[in-house]
Amino acid sequence: MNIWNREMETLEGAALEAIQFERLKETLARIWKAGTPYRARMEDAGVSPESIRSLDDLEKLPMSRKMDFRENYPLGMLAVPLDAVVRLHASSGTTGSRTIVGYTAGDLRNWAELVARFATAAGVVASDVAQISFTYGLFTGGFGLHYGLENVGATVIPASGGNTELQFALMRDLGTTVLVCTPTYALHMAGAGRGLGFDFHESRLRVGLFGAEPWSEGIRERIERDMGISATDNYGLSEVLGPGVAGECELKDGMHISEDHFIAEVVDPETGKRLRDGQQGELVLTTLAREAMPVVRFRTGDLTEMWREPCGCGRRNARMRKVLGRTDDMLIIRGVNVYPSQVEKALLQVDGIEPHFLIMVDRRGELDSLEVLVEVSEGLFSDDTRRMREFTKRVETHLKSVLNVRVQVTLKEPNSIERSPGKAKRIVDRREA
Ligand code: DLL
Repeated sequence: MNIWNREMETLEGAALEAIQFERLKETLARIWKAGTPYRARMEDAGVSPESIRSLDDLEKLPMSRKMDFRENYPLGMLAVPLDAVVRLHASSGTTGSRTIVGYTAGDLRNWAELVARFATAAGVVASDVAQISFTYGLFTGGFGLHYGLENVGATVIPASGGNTELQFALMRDLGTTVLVCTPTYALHMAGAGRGLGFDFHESRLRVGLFGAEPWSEGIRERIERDMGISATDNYGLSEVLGPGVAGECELKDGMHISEDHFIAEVVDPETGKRLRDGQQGELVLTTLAREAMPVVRFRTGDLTEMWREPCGCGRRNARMRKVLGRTDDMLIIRGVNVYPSQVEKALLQVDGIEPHFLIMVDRRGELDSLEVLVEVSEGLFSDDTRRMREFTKRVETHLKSVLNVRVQVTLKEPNSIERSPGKAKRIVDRREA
């Protein structure tokens, strides 16, 4: 198995900590000198760069949040003059207003390095033809993968998102071997192939680099089966970099974190206290090489767990589990916590259901209620109301047993729930309305 940067990806123990500490000091010094809003946060907490004498002192540093970007919109988080910034992106703003992120030329070089690492880990090589079906634009997915895959030496097709027929034509005519998009768009393409006369198993496609939203193992199995490829997960977020924070290798047992560029911690989302390896909590990231917009102890809102054991691929860095969801995506229905990813997982366990669904949350009187709209498989939808009712009941019983909360299920015809070339919208919350 190839490793893009063997030296950095096999670092561990004291050698890794030495690099992390040195880069952390540089990062703090840069923030201090630039006087970004985080410096004021440090001063309030009574710490300065000098207070950090070892990596253990990291916990003395205050945490930062997406809110910091919002409050300092648009460019208040910059630690360099705008002159030194060569690119701006913005987060998708799925859970609030937009945040702007800047990159220096050095940041862009590092970004292309980090994407090259996870692409290589997933099995991408220079002879590959990579079709990027992430939307190009403010979203970091398109450009992030673009330069990373060019760095690997692959032939890049900047297809951008949407227009599924064009996607298939490009794949067929140009012999695409690597597909890059969100897992829900991959799922959509897998289903649409049949209707549009594209046979994945006849195609040259062999690897998928999927990320930007949570997806379960069940979805992976479907995509791998329907497309005949190896589907891998990769993780990142705009405020920290974009894609390239972590990604799976061909063994697909957790995402390798680029620890020479990020210090990762997992904390209790309630108390902010650091958790042990193997415990699930919120991922907190500190950047170690970002120049334009470094962040320290940034609360990602993403739930996962971390562990460090050498992987069979040879990499020695810490790994993180597939992201369960965001802390702010968690629904509390009559006291029970429900994540969209749990609904997805439960739905996939029922034969005759497709993993295209929408969760509607409402308040009836004092009580919150949950309704799941879900598509049934081709051929199952029928006019036989008794049969449909029985099937609905079966799905409801299954969801209740897995989620511990009563769910009303509404079956929908195949292809009736809106598809997105980007991140899927899973929740419609009508409680505030
Ligand atoms: O989604 C960056 C990215 C682009 C990652 C392409 C991977 C591939 P944002 O738009 O700022 O950036 O959204 C970041 O998306 O905090 C997670 O909640 C979610 N997310 C990203 N990757 C994954 C993943 C990009 N592999 C937010 N699994 C993050 C689950 C993910 N959630």
